[in-house]
Amino acid sequence: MATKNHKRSSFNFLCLLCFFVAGFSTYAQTPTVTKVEPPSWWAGHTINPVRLLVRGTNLTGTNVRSLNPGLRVSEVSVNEKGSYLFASVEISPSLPAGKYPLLFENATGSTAISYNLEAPLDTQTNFQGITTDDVIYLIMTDRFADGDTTNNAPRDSSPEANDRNNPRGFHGGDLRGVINQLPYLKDLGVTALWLTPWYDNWNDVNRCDKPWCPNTYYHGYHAIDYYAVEDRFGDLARLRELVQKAHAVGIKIIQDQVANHVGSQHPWVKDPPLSNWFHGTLAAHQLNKFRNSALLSPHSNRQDFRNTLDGWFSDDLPDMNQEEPEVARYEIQNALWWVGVTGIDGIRQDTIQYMPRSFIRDLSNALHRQYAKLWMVGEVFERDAAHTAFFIGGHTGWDGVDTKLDSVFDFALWNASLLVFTNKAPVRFLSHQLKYDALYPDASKITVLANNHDTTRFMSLGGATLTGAMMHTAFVLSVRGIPQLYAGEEIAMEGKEDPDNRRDFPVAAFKAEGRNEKEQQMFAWTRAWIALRREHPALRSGKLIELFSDDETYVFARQLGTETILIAFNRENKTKQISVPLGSLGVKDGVTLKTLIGPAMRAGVVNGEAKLILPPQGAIAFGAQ
Ligand SMILES: [Ca+2]
Ligand SMILES: [Ca+2]
Ligand SMILES: [Ca+2]
Repeated sequence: MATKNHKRSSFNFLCLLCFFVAGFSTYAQTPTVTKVEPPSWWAGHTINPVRLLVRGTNLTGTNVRSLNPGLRVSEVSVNEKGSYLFASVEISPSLPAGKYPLLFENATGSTAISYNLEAPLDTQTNFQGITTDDVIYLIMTDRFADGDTTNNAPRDSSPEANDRNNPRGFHGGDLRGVINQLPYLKDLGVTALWLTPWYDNWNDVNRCDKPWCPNTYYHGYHAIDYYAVEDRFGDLARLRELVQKAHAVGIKIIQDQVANHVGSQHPWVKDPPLSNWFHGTLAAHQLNKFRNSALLSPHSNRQDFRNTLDGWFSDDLPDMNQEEPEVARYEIQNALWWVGVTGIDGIRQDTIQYMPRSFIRDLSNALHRQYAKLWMVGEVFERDAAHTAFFIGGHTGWDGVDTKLDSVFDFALWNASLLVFTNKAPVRFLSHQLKYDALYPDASKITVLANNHDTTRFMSLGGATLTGAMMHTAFVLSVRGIPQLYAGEEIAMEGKEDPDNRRDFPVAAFKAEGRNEKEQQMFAWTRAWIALRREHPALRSGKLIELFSDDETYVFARQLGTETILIAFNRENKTKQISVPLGSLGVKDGVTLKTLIGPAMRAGVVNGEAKLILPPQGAIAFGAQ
């Protein structure tokens, strides 16, 4: 009996323990929510329902319920670990902006969050898109201007990460710095700023025994949060302030988006929302061998094709799997969210060719469906026009896909211009390259880069001279397409490959009195060509007609309606006289050509021809009057 009693009492004790454990685990099993993405949305949006990705704990078996009839939740699914929940939230189109409660509940408890519906921004002043009327200026935020020193050493960074003497450290540039320099940019005449990614990146430093260590993610291409602004650059309020203030002075903003990959410090790497969220894992993945032609050629084998699409750009850039519909929805919403909350006008999409073309199409369509004028340019870093042309929208590739992509960078023409103006190729190579515009459905839509943060600066190329740099800049600003400059080229900065090409913009050069002679000469030249473009519609959107080319010289016209502008490049060390067939453009005898930029001169049209006197080593612009 005693034994039995003992047993009974120990049974009772154990049950009591069971109760406590059960009670405890009941408490522990209540769902918690730590992050909701997107954190806000809009009523009346073209994406409805919005698909939420919720990070939390104990989400297995959790249902989501709206406490307001204006929101309706469906299609809830939870990952195996119970750490991520997906839910579709249909928003009544007439629902006013505000906060709406959503209840996450399971058998043992519930957690409430309030979901934010934003008021849409004014479509008259935002989402303007980019056209040939624009001149784009690339800013690497960390390296441009430091407007707020209080954000230069975040608590979760070691001093090594903030070492301005390390070309791979954070240098302190931020959004306030860009706001402060809007008058400089307005004076230069650029009309759109492309800022390198402003997603939040890891604040600390990588240490390794390789030559590139210690390094940091100052450049922004290693996102740890697709929905947060880099704390070293500012915050969402500061970003909105930049967009508003830029818009107020007629400058548009382009966001650098990176849908192809995130940084290896992203919480998803240890705990992905789905097992196929990435292509592989940190421990087991392919590295991209960059056999880029496999993406273009109809004859590539599947192994090369998949490696180039799915391989990680580097070991610390986990590759997103856009063929998983949840990933595609997440990324499309993310792109639209940034546009909607900030009012930006365009997107530069990083490493776009490493994502499926059907995804590029779906992303482009979703952007245009919501914002008719919104513009996206894709980085297809290839010097072969056949390759870049394959990725621009407006035509259907052999794979049956029209990417609907608004623009691609013209790396082929950039390459040709660098070779010509550093004396490595005959000047007629420009004409040779431009004939491949035949591959584009509309060559005026191409973005003509002068340089970017991944390329050696002009002045550090072998054979570079200031006059060569000036001709290159004039060519970029006068040829067809949308010109894109890189901060610092306008003051002839030097810099070899990354990270040398990302030196800090010299603060003194923001003011004319702080520029040395060379800097001022290049600045004044760049400014003059931008102004010429602004003043002459033919230079922005006119037809390009070639008039003359040989080993040292290239002359073309830009013509729109009754306006004809002639642009001539002469690489020779001496003055050169040539005849150009203006009658073929409908320019009548008796019309006078007058210099717009360059040494003042006049030339008359006689018998359908004009004799031009081209100054040595320079670019000159004429207007027909
Ligand atoms: Ca700063
Ligand atoms: Ca950060
Ligand atoms: Ca990829």
